[in-house]
Amino acid sequence: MDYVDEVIARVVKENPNEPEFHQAVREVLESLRPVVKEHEDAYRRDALLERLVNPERQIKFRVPWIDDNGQVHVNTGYRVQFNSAIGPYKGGLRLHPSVNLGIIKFLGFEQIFKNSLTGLPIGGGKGGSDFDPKGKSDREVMAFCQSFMSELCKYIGADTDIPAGDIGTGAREIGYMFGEYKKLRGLFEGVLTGKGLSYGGSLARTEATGYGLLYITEEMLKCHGQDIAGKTVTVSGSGNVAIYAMEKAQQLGAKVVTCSDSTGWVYDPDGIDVAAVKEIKEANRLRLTEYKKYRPNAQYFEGRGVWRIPCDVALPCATQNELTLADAELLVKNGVIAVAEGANMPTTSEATDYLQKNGILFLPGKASNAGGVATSALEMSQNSERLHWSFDQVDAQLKEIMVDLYHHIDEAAKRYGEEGNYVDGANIAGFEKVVDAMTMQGIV
Ligand code: NDP
Ligand code: 2IT
Repeated sequence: MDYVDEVIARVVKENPNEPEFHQAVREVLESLRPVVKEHEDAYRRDALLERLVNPERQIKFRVPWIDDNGQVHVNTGYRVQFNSAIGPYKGGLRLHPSVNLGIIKFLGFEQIFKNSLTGLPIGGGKGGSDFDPKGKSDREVMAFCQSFMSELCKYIGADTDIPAGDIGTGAREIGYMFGEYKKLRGLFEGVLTGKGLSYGGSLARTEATGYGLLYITEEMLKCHGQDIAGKTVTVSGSGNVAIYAMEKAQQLGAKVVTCSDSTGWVYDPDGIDVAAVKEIKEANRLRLTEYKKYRPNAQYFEGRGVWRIPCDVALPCATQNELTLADAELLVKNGVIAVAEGANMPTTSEATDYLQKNGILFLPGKASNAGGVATSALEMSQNSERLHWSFDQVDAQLKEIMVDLYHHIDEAAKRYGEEGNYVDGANIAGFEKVVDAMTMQGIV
């Protein structure tokens, strides 16, 4: 059997009940076929792919916490330290009831290649818990975060593993976790990113993932003779990534007409009022049903449905596998020209294939949402030198990183005869740096 097929078969067999992890591994390894072919003997001898798909370490722990009524709850915490070939483990913490080991492994695996593509010295990791922050009081969230960190703090540090935000983990949670880490370890260090500005956070980190998504989308469109200005854009999600994607899209002259949350979605033909979404979701932690109070002409629908609205550019920014084959067919029928992933793996494999076969420009999340972790690495730099950079300085670096990243994946795709296939380009370009570092460091 082909080496790639052998490794995929082993991953499926040895990691049962982890479909998202299988999907992520399959998508990367399929892209790597031509590279593996060139080096098959050496890679096989060094078990290179087996080492790539096995986390260096995975930590699973109990997280007991007490609610406001004195009731004790027990959640499960995870940190998967996937690959440290090019730098300390880096990646977010997801707090969502759907979290399990397979989801954290898929996210950690993607993070290896994403972090490599930023050009910055960060390895891949991810963590989280099945804790649901929704409907909890601030004190309950604090109790959870402190208990979570009381165990996690044994495994992380500013030079070993630096977690950050993801779904359900924002400024509030990072603050509570940082406070507990500092207390337990007696260290004021850059162990987390996405920190508040008053204690070591970086300007523009909050905006970075969404802004970066638009910078790379703008560059891709420009290289294909198109301008983001004047385009109609559909967005899913209404969290950190979605909000700042909408904000930057509007700043660049596009019209954003949809956003969504886990219970429903909004269609606003006049253009989404981003300030209203910030107030509803960021400040008040409410549902998008509130949106009509701000914009009576908008429509609210229960369930999912943003991809049925005709658009030029679609930006999935909520969660994995939220854009299916049926959605892709509808998008193509309605004339979409580009899809760029703000979330991690939001497009199913079948939908990705369909979009690419129909000539749609498609940017995979590990390239297009890399602006968040890239800016986290800039936060680490600022923490190391005990300095703060201005918003414009960080934003300018973010833009440069995203533009360079586009050309890097474009060049890698062309080199392997896959011009315009940014999935292959991202996987190959991300892999090349990691494999080089792994090879130079020996069998570890
Ligand atoms: P947030 O928690 O801020 O927002 C998530 C949004 O997606 C919310 O609108 C949420 O709805 C919705 N959502 C979450 N889970 C589901 C689900 N199962 N079904 C439907 N809707 C859902 O998270 P982020 O914006 O930070 O993250 C969004 C995506 O971007 C994730 O895939 C994350 O991994 C990825 N990402 C995040 C980065 C970051 O810097 N934050 C960086 C790179 C990627 P509701 O409000 O109802 O919960
Ligand atoms: O998926 C991601 O890249 C993130 N959630 C951000 C990780 C980080 O370390 O900033």
